[in-house]
Amino acid sequence: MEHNRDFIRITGLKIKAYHGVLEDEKSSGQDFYINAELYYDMKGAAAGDLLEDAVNYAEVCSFIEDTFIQTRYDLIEAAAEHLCRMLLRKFRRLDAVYLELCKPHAPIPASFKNISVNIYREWHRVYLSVGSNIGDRRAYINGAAEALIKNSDMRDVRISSLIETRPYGPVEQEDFLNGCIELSTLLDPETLLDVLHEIEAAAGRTRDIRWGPRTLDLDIIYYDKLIYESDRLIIPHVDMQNRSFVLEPLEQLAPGFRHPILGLTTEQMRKMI
Ligand code: A4P
Ligand code: MG
Repeated sequence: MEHNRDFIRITGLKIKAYHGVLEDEKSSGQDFYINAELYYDMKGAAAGDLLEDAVNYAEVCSFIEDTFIQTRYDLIEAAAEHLCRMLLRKFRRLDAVYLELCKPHAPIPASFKNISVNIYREWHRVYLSVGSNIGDRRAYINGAAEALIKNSDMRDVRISSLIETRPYGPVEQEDFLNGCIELSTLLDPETLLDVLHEIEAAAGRTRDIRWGPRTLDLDIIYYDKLIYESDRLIIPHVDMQNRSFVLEPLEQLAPGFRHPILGLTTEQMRKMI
C-alpha cells in the first residue's frame, strides 16, 4: 500500500511489558516503545466530525497496552505480529497497520540507542471459487462459507448464489454446484491455501483423480491484484478466464474487477466465453 493514504500516527507509546528470551525479562519486565500508523479512510470522519466514524486513538492506545502486557513472547517479531493482527481484527475501520516495536533496553553487551522491529500488515481482498459434485453439495459449500466466517483471520465474507453446472474438462462425472466467495483476509496466499485445504479435508475431500469428483473444491481466483507463482500455487487462477462456472458467480460479486494480467473485467471475460 502506498504511503499517500490517510493514517493516524502514534509515536513513543511507552509500555512496561514482559517480552524477551531471558527469564529476567519475563519476570521483571522493561519499557518498550511503540510507534504505529493506522490506515483508514478518514473522509467520512472528517466530513461528519463524529467520533463514531473515526478510529478512536484513545481506545487504540489502551487496547495496545492491554494486549501487549497480557502476552509474553520471546521475540519482539512475534509480539509485533500478534499486536498488529489484534488491532486489525478489533478496529473494523482499519485497512492496514504499520507497527514499530522498540526495545531500547534490550539486555545485550553493546551500547545502542534503540532496536526495533517494523512490520506492516493489511486486509487482503480475495475471491475464491467453490464447487462440489458429491453428496449434499449445498451443505458442503455452506459449511465452507461458515468455516471461513468463523475464522478470525477472515472478515466481510460474501457468497454468490450457487449455480448448477455441467462438468468441465475431460472427466465424466456428476453435475456441479458452483459459486464464488469474496472475503478479506490477514493471511498470506500460502497460509490461505493451507486453510482452504483444511476446510476441504474436513468436508471429506480426497484427491484421487485430477479434475475428478469432489465433495468440496476451493480455489483461489484473485488475491488483491497479486501475480504470484510458487510450486503449489498460481494466482490469478490459470484457467479461470475459460470457466463460466467461475465467471458467472464471480460477476455477481465483482463485475468490474480487472484481471491483473489479462487486463479484462469479469464481465468482459464472461461475455467472451
Ligand atoms: N493450485 C495452484 N493454484 C491454485 C489456486 N489458485 N487455488 C494447486 C487453489 N489451488 C491451486 O488442486 C491441485 C493443486 O492445485 C492444489 O493442491 C494446489 O496446490 P486440487 O484441488 O488438489 O485438485 P483438482 O481440483 O482436481 O485439480 P485442479 O487443477 O485444481 O482442478 P480444478 O481446476 O479445480 O478443476 N466442472 C464444473 N462445472 N465445476 C467445477 O467446479 N472443477 C473441476 C476441477 C473440473 N471440472 C469442473 C469443476
Ligand atoms: Mg482445485
